[in-house]
Amino acid sequence: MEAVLAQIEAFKAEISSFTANDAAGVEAFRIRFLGTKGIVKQVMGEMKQVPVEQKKAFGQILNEFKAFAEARYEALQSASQQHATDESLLDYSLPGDAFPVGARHPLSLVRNQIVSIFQRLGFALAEGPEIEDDWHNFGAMNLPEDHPARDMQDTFYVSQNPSWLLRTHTSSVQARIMESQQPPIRVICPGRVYRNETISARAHCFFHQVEGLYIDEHVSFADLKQTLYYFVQEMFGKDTKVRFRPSYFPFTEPSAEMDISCLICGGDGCTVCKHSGWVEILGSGMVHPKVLENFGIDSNKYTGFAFGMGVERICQLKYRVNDLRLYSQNDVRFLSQFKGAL
Ligand code: 2U9
Repeated sequence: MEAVLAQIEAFKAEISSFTANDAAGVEAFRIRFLGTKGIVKQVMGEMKQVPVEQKKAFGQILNEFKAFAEARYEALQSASQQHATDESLLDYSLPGDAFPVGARHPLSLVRNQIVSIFQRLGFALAEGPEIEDDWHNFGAMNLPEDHPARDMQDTFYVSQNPSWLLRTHTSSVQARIMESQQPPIRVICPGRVYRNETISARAHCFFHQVEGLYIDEHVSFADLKQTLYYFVQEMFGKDTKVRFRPSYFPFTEPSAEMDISCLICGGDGCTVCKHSGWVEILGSGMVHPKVLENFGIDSNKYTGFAFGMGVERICQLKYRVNDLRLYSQNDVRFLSQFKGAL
């Protein structure tokens, strides 16, 4: 009996000093003292050992002990509920949780810049499928059957159905526009294109292009030159010089490649421009009459110019990225450098 009374006193001390800040703490108290295998039940079990003449007094002590534990339980419960809802305990001056902010991919940044420059000139944005048929990718573009670009080496064909392929340029988008629309046509077509190349610092099996097409009456090579000159000034700055070199593409005649004065050395000569002072940025030309006729556009009435550029190339010059593989490796050390750029 003495020993049990001493135990009860010790449990009371534990109950009084028990603290709980939340519902889980209150539940721990309930399980330890008031649960089916809890202390109160255990101590009640001691009644069997108590001699008959002491049962009444012990019973009273037990009831008091039980009421003591229950009162503490209720006090803990209401304190924890108040804690959860007590506005005065919230500190609104604490700094908020910081969200890690990502960065737009450099290729998206540059694509958006290119597109918005041409949109300011009245070009409409157009997109099309990445899986194409031979006609829209090659045939309509005046690429003859035996043209090397059609070779298995360069083009990914869909193995289940080789009449489908992954587009090798976004010209297929312009082809679809010409199919459904009569001139005037003025579109800018950004998108991903695929070529079967071994991946290295300078080549990849996919890359990104922006192509443009302008068809109307009286469109001249002078319009082509002025449009692309405006693009360069907006993209690379007013001090950038341009030059056109004659070139050849099956879909344009005449054709020209455009160089800009090297951004790195300002034209003095460096490794980027291979000491020439000039770097090539795009191809262009007057749309071949055969391409116009392929879509029933009268090449005696209408003329047009077209151009194509690689987004990776522009990005390389603008942000000095020297390895194409960086664009698709998802390395945060590379990508986070473009934080804050729009
Ligand atoms: C139509 C008619 C003509 C689009 C053109 C180029 C010149 C060109 C390359 C630049 C680098 C592709 O990304 S690149 O490898 N492109 O040089 N593209 S003219 O000519 C067209 C397009 C559509 C109906």
